[in-house]
Amino acid sequence: MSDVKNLEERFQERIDDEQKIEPRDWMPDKYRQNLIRQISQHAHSEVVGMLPEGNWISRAPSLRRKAILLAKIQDEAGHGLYLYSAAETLGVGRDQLIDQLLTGKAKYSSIFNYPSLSWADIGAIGWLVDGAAIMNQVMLTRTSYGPYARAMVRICKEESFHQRQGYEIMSVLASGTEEQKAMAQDALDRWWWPSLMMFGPNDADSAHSAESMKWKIKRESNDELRQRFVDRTVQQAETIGLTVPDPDLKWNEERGHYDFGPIDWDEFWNVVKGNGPCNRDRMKARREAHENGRWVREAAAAHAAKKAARKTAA
Ligand code: BYC
Repeated sequence: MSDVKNLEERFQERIDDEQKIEPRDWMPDKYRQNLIRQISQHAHSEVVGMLPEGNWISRAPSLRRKAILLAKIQDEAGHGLYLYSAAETLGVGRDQLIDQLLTGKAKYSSIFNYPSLSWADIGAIGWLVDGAAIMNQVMLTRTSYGPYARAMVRICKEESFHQRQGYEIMSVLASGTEEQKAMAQDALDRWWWPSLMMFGPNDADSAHSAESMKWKIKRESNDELRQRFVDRTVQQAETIGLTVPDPDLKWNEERGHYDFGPIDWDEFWNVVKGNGPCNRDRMKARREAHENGRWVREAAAAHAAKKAARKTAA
């Protein structure tokens, strides 16, 4: 048996035995590359995800709402940082990853290419987008790569608070004036289908699932998680008197799940390829932010160089 085959078999045994893989451990190159891809896309999603919500900081309806929204958006920045750090443990530089985002080579979640048009959208983002995110991310607290799993534990705690604050905004609007209720319903109508798309293509069309499941990077499939999200969220919508915009939605007694209508995969791929309603604006905002932060990075690097020189001289 060749050495690599031996190593690969031992690696798979460790995965099957639920041992965590740590940065200095041997791992197949494809495992490393798959993780760098997923973790960095996840980090980019957190950072780009700040933009639709940032749009409402100055227009939040009260000081309390504004303070909560600011804290939530700061949490997303923190998630991006933990995730970039986790990716760096795999031997890739943060500047490289950010360059891939800014040059359009790396993906980020399709959901953040939709506009946030009203205050109710902030409720819908928390309720549906963070709700879908947690549904997917709870399994990632048990992912096989140690640094990613540990980052996800903290992220999930924060996402759970985000989901509740979004649902609370929606429930207040849904029990308010007719106009407020209509605003909440309109936000649900626009965010529902894009939220279902967040889970990625159907299992049959998911390029990475088989390998990611074998290596326990992912532990549940795109379709399983999407179904669980639908089952849970439909009941939450009913509780606050809103209607999920799907004429085919129906409880299936036999399956013990809701059946739901077809997802528009053309829309999904169109958004993923860069042609969604806000893709260009999002990338323009990120590039400008990166340029505006250049002096901070340069100052930090100069400071670090000065400190290192002083240490060598001493
Ligand atoms: N959007 O083989 P598949 C948040 C791509 S942020 C765009 O199934 P995989 C938040 C996929 O990358 C939450 N692209 O992929 C932040 C692949 O293309 P590549 C973000 C998508 O990786 C701020 C191709 O389609 N969550 O919570 O096995 C405010 C084939 O797909 C999408 C994460 O990133 C998509 N929706 O499964 C509020 C969680 N879906 O890479 C909230 C971590 C798929 O071959 N990521 N693609 O070019 C994952 O769990 C997995 O990567 C996914 C996809 C389930 C998303």
